[in-house]
Formats: sequence, structure tokens, C-alpha cells
Amino acid sequence: MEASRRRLRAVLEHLPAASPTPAPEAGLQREQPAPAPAAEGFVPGESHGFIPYSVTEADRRQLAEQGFLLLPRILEPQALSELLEDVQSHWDRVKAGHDNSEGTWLQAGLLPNIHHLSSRARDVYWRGPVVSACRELIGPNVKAATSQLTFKMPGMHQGVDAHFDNGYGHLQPYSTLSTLLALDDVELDNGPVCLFPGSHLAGQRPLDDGGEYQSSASNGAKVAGENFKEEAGARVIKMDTGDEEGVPMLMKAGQVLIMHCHMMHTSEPNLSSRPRRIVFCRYADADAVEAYNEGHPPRLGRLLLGRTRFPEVERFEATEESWAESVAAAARQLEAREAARSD
Ligand SMILES: O=C(O)CCC(=O)C(=O)O
Ligand SMILES: [Fe+2]
Repeated sequence: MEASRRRLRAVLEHLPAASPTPAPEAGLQREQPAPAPAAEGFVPGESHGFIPYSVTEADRRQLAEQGFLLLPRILEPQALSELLEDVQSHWDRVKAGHDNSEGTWLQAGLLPNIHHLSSRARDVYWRGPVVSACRELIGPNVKAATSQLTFKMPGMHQGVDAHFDNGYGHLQPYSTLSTLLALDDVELDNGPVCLFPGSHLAGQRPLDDGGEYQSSASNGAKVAGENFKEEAGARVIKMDTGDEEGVPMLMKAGQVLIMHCHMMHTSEPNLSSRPRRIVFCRYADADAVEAYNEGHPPRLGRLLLGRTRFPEVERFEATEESWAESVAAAARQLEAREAARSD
């Protein structure tokens, strides 16, 4: 417990002091640029090793009809290995002392708000090729909705039961996308995500028994639901897939899997001796609201493209003050989460 506090304190000391200047790439200019906070981490105009991707009409159709897209590699090998090294160092610091074969997937496999800790992850999350793709797939106004590491290190035999991501954080409109950037090759034995193509067409399935689920995610979401099971005090979605098996998404490191927010999927245990590491980011329409919260408040996330009708979104993590508040609040949550795990 005390060791865990010390460890977290060490993590907090590493938190960046101020928001980085977004310095969007050409073609991603915001119409009303936010005030530029003190620069940290980025050199405007510097190449970040991104490999741009142009979304095609066929991609759009595939996402609409099948509910997913697999993009080619979006990072040069050097950029990928620098990203990997950076996020792994944060993972190691936060998770040190935990046995990843213990605890639930939510406890062992997640590190929320990685963009607060890693400037490389922030770079990809806010300015990477997936952001441009989101303009074509979501629309002209896009915000960052979630960033986290979802790591399955060797020995992590916990899988994730069938769910759709908008069951965990019900956002409206239903254009939100989950994007999974593979840092390792994903193969059959190291914990692929398995999809049920077309399942997104069922829409926002009711998860409704009056129970309450406390999300492990950064936003502390609460939702009600019938397709839940209890896991270490948390309620976790477990949908009935009948006899159907998901299709494993095999990926090369650097590729990105994009999923519709209603896509049903599982994530399999890592039975290999290799890691399976993912940077998981969610993107939403800039005006997307949290349908699971009273009054449907806007989801807070940095505005990346276009405009928003919500001033609180316009400011979020775009001013030094907002960035500092957001980082501090998330750090407190992270500390409580990891400390609870050590108790
Ligand atoms: O395997 C993964 O990284 C994704 C797990 C998942 O489905 C989720 O975090 O929503
Ligand atoms: Fe998921």
C-alpha cells in the first residue's frame, strides 16, 4: 500500500507541467485555434514519423456495413519503437509491483489517460493519421474522447467478455469510434480482439436492469444494465453471443483497428510469451454528449477538428489551466485506483 503510494507519487512527479502546443499538421488547421499553452514535447513542423492514410469510399462503406476497418501501418518503424518505449516506461512505473496475472482485466490490463503521461502517445492521439481519418468517418468536428493503454503482457490470461464500447460509455450521436493502434504484432495466441462483423447494426442495445456499473475508465462513467457480471466489485458487460464466435483481428505492429461504437467484440487472453500492447483511443463528434449522465452533459475531450457548441469542450485541455486541472484530477483517480489494487 505504502509502496504503491510512493510509486504513484513518483509517477505524479513525471506529469507534464503544461499542455503542449497542438501545432496541427497542414490540412488539420482548426478554424478557431485554442490559445496556445506553453510548448512541451512538440517541435512544430517536426516530422513525427506518421504515415498518412486517405480514407476511401470503400472504407466508409465497409465501416457502415461491417462496423470495422483495419488501416495499414500509420507509423514509421522508428516512430513506433519510440512510442512503444515511451508508453512502456509509464506502464512499468505505474504497474510496478503488481502481478498482471492477478486481478481483473480492468485492473491488470488498463492504464487510463496515457496522453497525460506520454508526449508520444499524446502526439498520436491528437494529431496522428487516425485524426484525419476521423474527419472522413465521423465528420468535420471531432474531439478526443478517451486515451488509454490496453496491454496484455505475457501471463495475462484475463480476457474481455463480449461487449460494445458504447455500452461502457454511452455517447450520442452514435458516430463515436474506438481505435486500437497495435504496438506489437497481434496473433492468434497473444490476445487478439475478436469482432462480430455487422453486429453494430443492432444499435444501442438496452443494458437495463436498474443495476449500476462503475466504469474503470477515466471518466468514472455509470451505466445501468442487464448484461453484466460482477467482477471484483465492478460490473462488467457480458453479452450473450450464442454459438457465434468472433473473428480474430490479426494485426501487424503499427496498424490500427477502427470499430464502430456498437461493434460487439471480445478480447482474448494472452496465452503466449509475447506481449500484446495497444494504444486505445476513442474519438467522437465534437458535440457528443454522455447519455448515461443526468442532463446529458457534453463529453469532455480536447477539440481536435472543427468547432463545438460547448465552451467547456472548446477549453478542455486546450488552455494551460484546463490541462493542469485535467491532469491533476486524472492523477488522483489513477492513484486511488492503483492504491485500491494494492490493498
Ligand atoms: O484488447 C483490447 O485492447 C481492447 C479491449 C476492449 O475491448 C476494451 O478496452 O474496450
Ligand atoms: Fe471494447
